[in-house]
Amino acid sequence: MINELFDLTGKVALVTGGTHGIGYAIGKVLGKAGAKICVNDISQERLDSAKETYAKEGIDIYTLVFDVTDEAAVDKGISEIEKNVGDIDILVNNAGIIKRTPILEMDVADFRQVIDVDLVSPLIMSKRVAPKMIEKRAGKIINMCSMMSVYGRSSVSAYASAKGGLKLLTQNMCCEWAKYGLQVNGIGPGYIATEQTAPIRENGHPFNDLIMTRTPAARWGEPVDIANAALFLSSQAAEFVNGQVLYVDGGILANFGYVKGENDLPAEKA
Ligand code: NAP
Ligand code: GCO
Repeated sequence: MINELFDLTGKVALVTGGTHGIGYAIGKVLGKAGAKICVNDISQERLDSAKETYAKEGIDIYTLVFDVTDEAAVDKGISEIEKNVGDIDILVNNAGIIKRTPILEMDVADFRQVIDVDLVSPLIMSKRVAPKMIEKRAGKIINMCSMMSVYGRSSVSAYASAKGGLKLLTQNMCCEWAKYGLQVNGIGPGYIATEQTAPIRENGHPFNDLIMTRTPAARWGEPVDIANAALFLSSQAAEFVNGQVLYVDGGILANFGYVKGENDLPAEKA
């Protein structure tokens, strides 16, 4: 039955940075599919607020406050989940930061911080969670990559370096763990309407015009667009999908660009 393919009842899912934006949408969709949702964030205040937001959707989340770059804190947090909820079946490494600064102006410390959160933390989280998945010969790891896993863009060198590395880390996790029944994949969102992109989307920012012309779907993505892809990769339907990055971008990566109005349908048909 189709519905059974996407039924996550009995599964334990951990979403890092799951209090809002893409992470919240993922937690909500996986929760609606039956998974027990554990949500991490670096802010207790955000977690407290998220607990109420999820509850309004009928989802009772288990919350953990820790910095995903802190190995000891990660170990403690995941031990708490294993003790109080159960072993993790689905790990979504969603937490991430971005710093938009030209290379010559960027402090090396800032570059390192982005690499730490966006690339090293998925390693820390996955190293802690994978052994139990390997024991059970089953598990899903989803790393939140980006279009910037394959594209550069001026001012986001640290972020693109991290997300490019995360694509290859995803492939390497697949190479080492797929034989033990784990499926490790990435999701590469295009441009999604969240707090993270607000500075380049709102108040008439010119980048918004660029996205409208570069995106064949002619819209910003919504967090739920990414969450639906996460449901697929978390489900039985994706048992033979491994080491891939699923780009959910409205067609940007397929599109070199077009001249506004070129080859469009006549107005009466558009
Ligand atoms: P967001 O609104 O900035 O949310 C990121 C989340 O990560 C926040 O909850 C944040 O917590 C958390 N976080 C940051 N550093 C952390 C740390 N050290 N430990 C624990 N949690 C931490 O971003 P988003 O737009 O939802 O994006 C989510 C993921 O998708 C990120 O990995 C991002 O790179 C990726 N992505 C986003 C887009 C897009 O267009 N939005 C496109 C491609 C990829 P606080 O808010 O409490 O700091
Ligand atoms: C930027 C954006 C992007 C998106 C996303 C695109 O400044 O270019 O923030 O990096 O977050 O990663 O896939």
